[in-house]
Amino acid sequence: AAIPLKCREIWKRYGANEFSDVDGFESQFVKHVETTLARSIYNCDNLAAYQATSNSIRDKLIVHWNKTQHLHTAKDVKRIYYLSLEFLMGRALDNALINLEIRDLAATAVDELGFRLEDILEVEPDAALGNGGLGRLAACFIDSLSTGNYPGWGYGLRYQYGIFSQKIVDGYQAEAPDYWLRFSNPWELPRLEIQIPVDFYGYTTTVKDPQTGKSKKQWNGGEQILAVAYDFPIPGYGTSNVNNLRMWSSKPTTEFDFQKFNEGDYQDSLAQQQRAESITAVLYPNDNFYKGKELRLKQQYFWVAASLHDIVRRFIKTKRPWDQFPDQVAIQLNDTHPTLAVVELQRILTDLQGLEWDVAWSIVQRTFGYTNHTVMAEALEKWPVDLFGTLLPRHLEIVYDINLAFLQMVEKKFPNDRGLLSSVSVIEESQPKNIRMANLAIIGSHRVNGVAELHSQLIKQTIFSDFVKVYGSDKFTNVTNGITPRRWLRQANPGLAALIASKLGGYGYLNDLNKLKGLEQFVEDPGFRAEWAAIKTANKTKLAALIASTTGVTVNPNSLFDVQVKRIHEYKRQQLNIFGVIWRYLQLKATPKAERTTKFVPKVSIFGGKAAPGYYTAKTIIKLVNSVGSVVNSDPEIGDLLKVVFIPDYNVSKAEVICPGSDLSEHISTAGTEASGTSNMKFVLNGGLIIGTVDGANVEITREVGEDNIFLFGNLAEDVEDLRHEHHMGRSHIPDSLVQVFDAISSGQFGTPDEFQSLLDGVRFHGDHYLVSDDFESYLEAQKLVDEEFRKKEDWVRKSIISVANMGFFSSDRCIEEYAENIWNIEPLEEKV
Ligand code: B1N
Repeated sequence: AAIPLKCREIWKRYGANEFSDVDGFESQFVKHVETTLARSIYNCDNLAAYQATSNSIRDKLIVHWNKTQHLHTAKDVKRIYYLSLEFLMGRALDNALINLEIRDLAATAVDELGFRLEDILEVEPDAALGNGGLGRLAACFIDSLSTGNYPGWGYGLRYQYGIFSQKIVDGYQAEAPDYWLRFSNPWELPRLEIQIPVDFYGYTTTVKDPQTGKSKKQWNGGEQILAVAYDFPIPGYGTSNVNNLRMWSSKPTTEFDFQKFNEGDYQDSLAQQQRAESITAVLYPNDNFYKGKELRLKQQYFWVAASLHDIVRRFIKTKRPWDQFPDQVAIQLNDTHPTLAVVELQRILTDLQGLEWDVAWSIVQRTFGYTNHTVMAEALEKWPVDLFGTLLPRHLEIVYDINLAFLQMVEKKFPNDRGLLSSVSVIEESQPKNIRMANLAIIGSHRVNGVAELHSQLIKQTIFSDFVKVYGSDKFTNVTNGITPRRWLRQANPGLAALIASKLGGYGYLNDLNKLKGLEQFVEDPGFRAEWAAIKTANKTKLAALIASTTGVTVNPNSLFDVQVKRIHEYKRQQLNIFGVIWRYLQLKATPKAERTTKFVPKVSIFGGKAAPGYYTAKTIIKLVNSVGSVVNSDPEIGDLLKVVFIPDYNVSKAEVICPGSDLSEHISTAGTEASGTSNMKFVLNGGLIIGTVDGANVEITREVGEDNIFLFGNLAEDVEDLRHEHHMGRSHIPDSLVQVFDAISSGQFGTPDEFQSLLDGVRFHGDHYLVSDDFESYLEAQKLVDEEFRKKEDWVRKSIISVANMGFFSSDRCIEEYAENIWNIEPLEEKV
């Protein structure tokens, strides 16, 4: 009910009194300490100060969040819904201060209140609801949606435990739970009144529609769970628009199994209810790997059903005919994880809203877009038909109907092509049968995109080539990934961001990143180069402090910092890196002392990243890095010439320290395996150079920054298949350098060799699937070139500046513009203040 007119004056007088100066912030801060937190000046520690600061900022965000949502509803605009099972947000406070352009104000205020902003920021735990690049991409996209004033929502799951925290014990990875909500989370708005029932299990029946007299299918669910909404306001930069990221949390219903109760099994009927909460308890810690667990499928349906219910409810309020649904709603599937949404929307439109199958299906296809993030066979989702049908009996029927209609269309176009039919079918006719989620996602979407040019070409030529045959190639497109320069330049590297601002006339480049091009004109200015280099050194000093505090190893900031931080995976080839480090160590030892410093640049080899808990080989690689580190770092002959460290628990907030502190970063995946990579962009944007393969977005980075400013090596994607074939024919050739490395490991020089044997055997006897032996020499050559170039200090700085100047293309703002124009067909809408 609306508030009576005569009351509204008071509402207006007291509404939305957000602070806009230091005094205003201080009064909010003290108010939150005393009332929200029930503390006082006598017991306000950094944690309380963090919470008071965050609550004050959050209040400001909510005001604009409300205005933005109101505006979108009033203007009845089309919205984009980004469905992602992962949002790797990291910390929120500094980002909010930057995007609202009140960082200096807040720093002054907390200082006057007796705190340091730096300390307060450090208290915040990372929101680590993602594994790696896929989850971080979603976080960057949500930032760019707000910054670009696009009406867009994210939908995800509010896991109580994010990605595990990694400890290194005796050189091995150990996992500890990440209970990130332990001090409550000031950045979320619990919407406890939004409770959406989600069904599982049960059976289907055929019923007669009382209105039409036609018979139709109905799902009678067996178990019901509630989805409760938690909203995270997402501020844009240079705009007052604030979008919403809605995360679902599972709760038991208040329904009660009376039968069980009457049978005297009160305990058990309660226990079953309690299990409801396990659905959103924990993020699955696999990156680029599929494991067919029932709880994971439950997570997927729970999230998809709640999100679609929300989206459909919002559309129904506009009172438009169903045919206009795709004019109001675009849904992007972040990988195949939300593909059930295709089936669920078809079910809503036919079973619940009574639309004809074909009418509904056309709406579905016009609504969805699907982004593929990997060609790795072991990552492709395939749900066993039995498991799927037990959990979602009605959805299984719909999947079969979707598939039937699709295969009939294919059959008509390509008569008698059994091979084609079986390869594009949603059902894999294996024992047991599987549902291929990628096939379903392609069939249910109007656009399919890869995440870098090479990757988008590869999916058309390999895993999806038969779909190109069926649909033509226009359905397939590319949107090269990007990163948000607010977090990955301004926040992570305030020194460099300020220097750039001083040359480009302010921070306007942060949401118009092509402006960086203007830096090129300063390349020959020695003063500018000196400032640039001094900032890098300061950032390396900061990284050295992180290394000291997390590993106990002291490193010299004048050394070349060579970094590889990302999930540990055989295809990313951390093993190639550490074998190269061992080679360098052996060479150093074999070189007479007097010649060492002239032949080798002092180097710190820095590793970091998590291994999936069940991924044995990845864990072995971590152990090898640490074993090499303990030998090399304590070798008195070597000193500063070589250090090897593994930074534990790599995450977003550590990345913000690590990226600005690198001279060189490694992006050395076997060609054709890394869909895009995004940390490659972060490192270059922060003035580091890359050693890398011709893979993923490295290709486009090379195009933008120029071949002279990147160290490329290794075989090309087009040769990988033949090379693997050679290995399988037993024609492997291990170069002498790599043999020496293996011999050193096998001799026990880096600890008990037994546990590393399988790693070596993979290369020597089991087909060397990731082509370490094929690329090793080329890698060493490239590293040699790095050493030579690093000695020419001034030239290195020139390369660094020119690279940054040409990184404009990799802003995630550009990605969102491309999606908006080519896939979503949505327009920005800005709130006028
Ligand atoms: O997505 C990133 C890319 O930049 C990376 O190259 C790519 O490896 C990464 C299943 C994945 N692809 N697939 C996943 C993650 C979790 C999971 O359960 C697959 N992650 C990527 C952004 O496009």
